[in-house]
Amino acid sequence: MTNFLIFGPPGSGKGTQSVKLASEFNLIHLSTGDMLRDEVAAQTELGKKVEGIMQRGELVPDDVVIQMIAERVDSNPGSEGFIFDGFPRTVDQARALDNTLAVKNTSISKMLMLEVEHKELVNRLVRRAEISGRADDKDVDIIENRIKVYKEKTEPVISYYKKENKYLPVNGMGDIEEIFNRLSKALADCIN
Ligand code: B4P
Repeated sequence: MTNFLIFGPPGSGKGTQSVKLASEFNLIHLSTGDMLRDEVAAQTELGKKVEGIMQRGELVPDDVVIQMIAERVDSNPGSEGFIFDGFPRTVDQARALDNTLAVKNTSISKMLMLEVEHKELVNRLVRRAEISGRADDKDVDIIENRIKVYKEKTEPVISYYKKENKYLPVNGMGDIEEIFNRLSKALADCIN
């Protein structure tokens, strides 16, 4: 089993690239953002609880996302591996993920960090707002808040994986295929 994290600020292309990588390498794609948006769309109890938090661009509580991920890992026995997208976003989430995978006798192989300039992040999300209807893409102030939250709460996760020698920066600037080729090469090197 080979497991990867795709990491980076909002708009860095995590979702876009994870879908393509999962298909190419036969991995299961787990996106906490997608799972939470499904809960909001279905207006479940959980969805109602997290809707406002997501609209403001804040992080939902750790216990919520940790439990969601643990359930998905449990319900996919025998998979060739996972690609985690948008999780972990705090150091506590990273520790919980390590524990969840250790129970299955596996671990994270690499953290693939998408490096993208600030101006490009905002431009991509503003463009997406025109088609996605996502509440958190509608307003530049909310986009900037998401980037601020990323810097304060999520960037420390980088040091966590650096200490484990799992950090692998990848240039996230350019067109989608070009970036996909860089990431594919990095994954192939890890798997072989
Ligand atoms: P996410 O769904 O993870 O949203 P995101 O950070 O904005 O990333 P996303 O995957 O959507 O964007 P991408 O980089 O692919 O999280 C949403 C919210 O859920 C969070 O704010 C938080 O409230 C909550 N949440 C999720 N996980 C959580 C957790 N673990 N803990 C706590 N809270 C959590 O790129 C976006 C756009 O760029 C796309 O439109 C794409 O088309 C475009 N794009 C990509 N690559 C491009 C390229 N090379 N060129 C041009 N455009 C490109």
